[in-house]
Parts: sequence; structure tokens; C-alpha cells
Amino acid sequence: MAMPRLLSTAAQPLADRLRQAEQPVRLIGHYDCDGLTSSAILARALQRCGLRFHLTNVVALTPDVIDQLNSEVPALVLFSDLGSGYPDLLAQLKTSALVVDHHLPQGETPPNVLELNAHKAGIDGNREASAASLAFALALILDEANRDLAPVALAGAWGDRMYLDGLVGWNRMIADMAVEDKYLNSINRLPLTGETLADALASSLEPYLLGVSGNPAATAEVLQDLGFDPAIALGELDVEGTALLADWLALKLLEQGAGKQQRTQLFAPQLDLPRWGCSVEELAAMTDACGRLDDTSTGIAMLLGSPSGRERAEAYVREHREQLLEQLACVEFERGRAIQHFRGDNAALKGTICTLALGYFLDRSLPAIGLAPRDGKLIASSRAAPQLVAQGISLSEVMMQAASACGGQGGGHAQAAGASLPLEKEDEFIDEVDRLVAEQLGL
Ligand SMILES: [Mn+2]
Repeated sequence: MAMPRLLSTAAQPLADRLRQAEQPVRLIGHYDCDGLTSSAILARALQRCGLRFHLTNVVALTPDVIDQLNSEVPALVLFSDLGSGYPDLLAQLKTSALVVDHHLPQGETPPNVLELNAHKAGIDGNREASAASLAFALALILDEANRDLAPVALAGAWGDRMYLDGLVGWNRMIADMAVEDKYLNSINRLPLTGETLADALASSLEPYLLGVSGNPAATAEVLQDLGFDPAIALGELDVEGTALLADWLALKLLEQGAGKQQRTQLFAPQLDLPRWGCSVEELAAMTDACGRLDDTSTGIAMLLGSPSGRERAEAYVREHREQLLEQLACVEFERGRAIQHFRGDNAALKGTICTLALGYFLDRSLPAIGLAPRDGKLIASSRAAPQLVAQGISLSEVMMQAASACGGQGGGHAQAAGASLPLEKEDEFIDEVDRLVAEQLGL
């Protein structure tokens, strides 16, 4: 399977630079699933080149990160899943740097930086490649043996929700490569996990079953009405039982107003990773949970194959899921003219809450914004449904402009973007976001 030529051409200069790099290479990655998976891929690829590395995963590329790097004076910095949005900050680095990113580039790449950005390599960075997919391309150029990292790349793409509507482009090619190498099996079964049927429904986040997920009593009632033994193991369901359950799930999602992608996902094949003993979705969930619970080193250890890292990551998934289920059960969005927003207390959960709420039960004609304080700042996450992106909304623009009007910083993707700003600017920020979205949508 050949890599798209534009992609290999874009990645080649970074591979050449890494081959002659002084050690250790200073890796800076984003802290989310795609950031951690891309970091792990690059870390493994560097190891296999005989290069040592020093990795830190950060919430955002801020002036503090640049100051820290300038005080360390590393020979070479390698950024993954961040960088392209902040050329001005990169220009303040006193060393040379490589950037592997799929976020929309904001302006010119500074002269001290070599950039592998999806959008600059003829690839749609919102759909066809995540940072992990690009890191995987770079790893392949460095050494064909890195093909075994395909599952990690797919977990990154999954973390950035590129599986909705099916994998396409470079992501699709990675999946095909993984199938060919027997690292990936595509299997038809319902996307439920748990010891028993009751556990599976009560703990289900995707699909999120409004009024059932996170509510064992309601789950028991539903299963009783359907005539199921709640204690039956998922694997023991017969064909008839599976069909009955599938019908109920499909109806339930329709009834609660879930999006088309979410309803389609119910019947999408599950991507199992035999060597990992889990699915791509579960590998992404473990990675994501490590990031959200602020233990990125466990995420990296797990992705590099550590059994104790894996155990901890599995425990984090359970903890993270419980927190999300708890918050989703009581979250209330306040509607403005063109947006709906909520103010929470957990900065690590707000983006996921917006994503799940929009996908499974919220009004998708308005973007959803979540706000929460962290480290003395107000952090915002925003999400828009695909139809809004098709109508031309760009949350990356909205977050960037609204945040800078409030003395903060913002950016991201058209459909998912974030910002950080002074706490006291909350009302001003929300008004500005509302105004900018209304303007973009012509309301
Ligand atoms: Mn990403």
C-alpha cells in the first residue's frame, strides 16, 4: 500500500531532520487521545532510530510552554497534535522545531520550523488524518517496521472522532494496512461492553441511552419490559435476543433525537485489535481517560505496551465513564440566540459532554459550548454538528476571535475548538461567541 505522494513528500524532510538529530529529541504533544497516540508513535519511532527522547504532554501550546523550552535549550523540539495554530509562539522558540499537526494552520510556518500539516499535504485534517495518522506516516518513512503502530494511529483517529461516517482517505489506508497485516479485524456486533447485559446498558456512553445510561434501576426496568434476564452475559444472547436488543436500541436513539451518525454507528462493524485484546474504540477510550484524568505518562506507557500501564488505564476508563455518566445525567444547557452553553466545574469533561450531548439528545441546529475553570483561567470547549459545518460554521474562527477579544487565546477545528481566557471575562466571551456564531449562520 503506497502512501499518498503529497503526504510522503511532506513528511520526508522531517524524517531526514530526525535521522541527523542530536539527542534527546524534545517531544511536546497534546494531552488528548490523538495527542498521546501521536506522541507514542513518534516516541517508538525515535527509539527504533536509536534516538532518546524527553516527552511532555500538555493541555495547550501556551507562552509558558515556550518559556519552559527556551530555558531547557533542547537541540530539537518535535510537536505533535499542536503547533500549527500558533506560528507566533513557535517563532519565539530559540531552537529549531518539527511540527506534526492536523489543525488548521494559522499563517506562515516560521523559518525555524519544519511542518507536517495535513492541510498543507493535500489531506483533509478534519476527516482523513489525525495527528496520530500523520505521525504514523512519518514513522513509516523512518522505518517500515513501524507498520505495527497502525492500531495506535487508528486509536488517535478514533479519539478525534474520524470514524463517524466511516474512515476515509489516509485513515482508511491505515485501516486497510492493519487488516492486511492482521493487526485489525472488522467484526459485526453491537457496540456494547460489560459483564452482563444490564452492566452494558447502564454503563453505555456510546451509544448514550438517555435516562438509561448511568441509571441501573431504569436499565433493569427496560430489560424486564423487553423480557431479558438482566444478568445474562452479552456473549450468551442468541440471534433473536440480539435482534430484539438492536431494534430497541435503534428506536431508543431515534426517540431521544440522536444524530444520524450516532444511529448509524450502532450497526457499524467493530474494529477489534487481536494483539491488544480490545477494540480500536477501547484503546482510544483508555488513552483518552489517561489524558482527561491528568496521567498522560500512564497513557504513553500503556501505548508502548506496559502491562501495569494497561491496568491503570482500564481503571481510569471506568472512573472517567462514571464521571461523564454522572454529569450527563444533570447537565443543563442555557440557550442564547445562536448557541447553547453550560458552565461546569470539570475542565477535562466539558468537551466530551458537549460532543455526547449534541450527538445523542441536544438540539443540533446550534453549537454547544462548555465552560469550566482551570488553573485560574476559564477554559472553553465548543462543538458543532456536521450540518452546521456544512452551512459554513467555523468554531475555530469563533473561538479565536472571541477569545482574543477577551484577552485570551483560542483555535482548533471547524467542528470542535477551544479557548482559554481570564475568568472574569465569562459573560463577555459568551456574548461574543453568540454574536459571531449568529453572524456566521446569518441569523
Ligand atoms: Mn488531534
